[in-house]
Amino acid sequence: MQEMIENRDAAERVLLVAVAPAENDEIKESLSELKELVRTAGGTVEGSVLQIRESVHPATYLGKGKIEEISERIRDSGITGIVCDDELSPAQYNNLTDMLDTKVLDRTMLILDIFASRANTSEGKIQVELAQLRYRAARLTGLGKSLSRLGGGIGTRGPGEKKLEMDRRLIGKRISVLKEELAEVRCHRSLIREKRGEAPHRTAAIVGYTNAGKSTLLNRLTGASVLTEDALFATLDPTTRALELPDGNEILLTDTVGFIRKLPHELIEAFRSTLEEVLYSDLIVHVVDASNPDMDRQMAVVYETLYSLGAGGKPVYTLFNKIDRIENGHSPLMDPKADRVFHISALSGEGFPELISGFRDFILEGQILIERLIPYQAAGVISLIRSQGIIREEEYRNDGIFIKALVPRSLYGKMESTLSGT
Ligand SMILES: Nc1nc2c(ncn2[C@@H]2O[C@H](COP(=O)(O)OP(=O)(O)OP(=O)(O)O)[C@@H](O)[C@H]2O)c(=O)[nH]1
Ligand SMILES: [Mg+2]
Repeated sequence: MQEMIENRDAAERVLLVAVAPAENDEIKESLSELKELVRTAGGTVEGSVLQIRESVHPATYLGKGKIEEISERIRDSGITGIVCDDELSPAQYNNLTDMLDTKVLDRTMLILDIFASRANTSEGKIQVELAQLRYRAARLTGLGKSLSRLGGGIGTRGPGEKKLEMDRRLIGKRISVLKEELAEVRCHRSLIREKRGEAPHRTAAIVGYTNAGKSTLLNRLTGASVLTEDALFATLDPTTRALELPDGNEILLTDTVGFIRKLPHELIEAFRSTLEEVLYSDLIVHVVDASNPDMDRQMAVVYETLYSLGAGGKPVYTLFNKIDRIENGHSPLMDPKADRVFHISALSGEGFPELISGFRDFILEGQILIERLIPYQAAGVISLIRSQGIIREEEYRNDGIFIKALVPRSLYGKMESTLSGT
């Protein structure tokens, strides 16, 4: 408890630092996102410094002059540290810390810190701690112990508000314990998934840039109560809910962690099993914040992340969300990568009838409605229909079971050949 209060009290006042070849929109958006990340982590931004450079300095991230300028600026200003907009290499991290003699954070540490405070389930907590320790292990090797200069606050918080263990010798041990724990949880998850796979349900994964409105959509469609917030990474752990469509069919929707540009490699690795929800779904529901000026780049980041997860070939429905915030209609909103596009407001429910009929089309696609009398001796066929199809009517008659059901096309062929043999 004591520690929790300590951590909250450590209000940080930081300077944002970035490197870009020119002062373009991309870097402006990236910096404004970094500011949001700092806010979400509980810090305040005192200003930002942009260095115009072709690429980052390999040893010190910034050039010498810029470092001196920052050093001047933070002297006697009450600024408690700097946050760099890229992931720093171990050498950059250590050199900057030495030269500036202040707390140095990077985008990755910030994101890991936010994830640490958001993780709720045991799987989420293990994944975050593992990602944090891997990040740390790489930065403690050989080069002294400059991470211990972080003191408290951002960058030092672990899942469940516990402080991260800083000792290098212990990190290795802890990593192997966590890996074992994670393997157990994953085994459990795949069992659940297998069970779900047996059910005659189509599944859709809700994906999108962080803060796009994914959880708001799930809540509004299914009455779920996932936390929604105007903050980055409000959701970490996946939630699945069934959406019943007016014709009685159901689709399972899963809401999960949002994507962001420069998503730390450690997190993608650690969260692979959570993100794999996407791989096991039949449909990808891509939620886009259509009111965000950076929408196009955010969409590109989502597609890149989907490809890197191996989910590139799945059918995609793109939902341009928050259209209640757009003034002059929404006609130019298009996504050539999507199979279908919808314009909605997850908050008001605008556009939901079209979306729901879109889900219905998706379920019916590739399904055949059969009406057949199945002889009692072909009981195997009936259990196949039960496991893979959706039974609408079932009637026990003298000469067999009359069934009216929706079945996948693939099953239909198999069924017919079995039945013709009886
Ligand atoms: N005006 C408006 N606001 C919306 C709409 N949908 C979501 N929001 C707001 O956008 C913010 C983010 O919504 P969330 O549902 O938490 O977003 P998310 O995609 O789940 O975000 P993460 O879990 O953080 O990745 C909240 O403040 C919502 O109230 C919408 O259709 N219109
Ligand atoms: Mg969410």
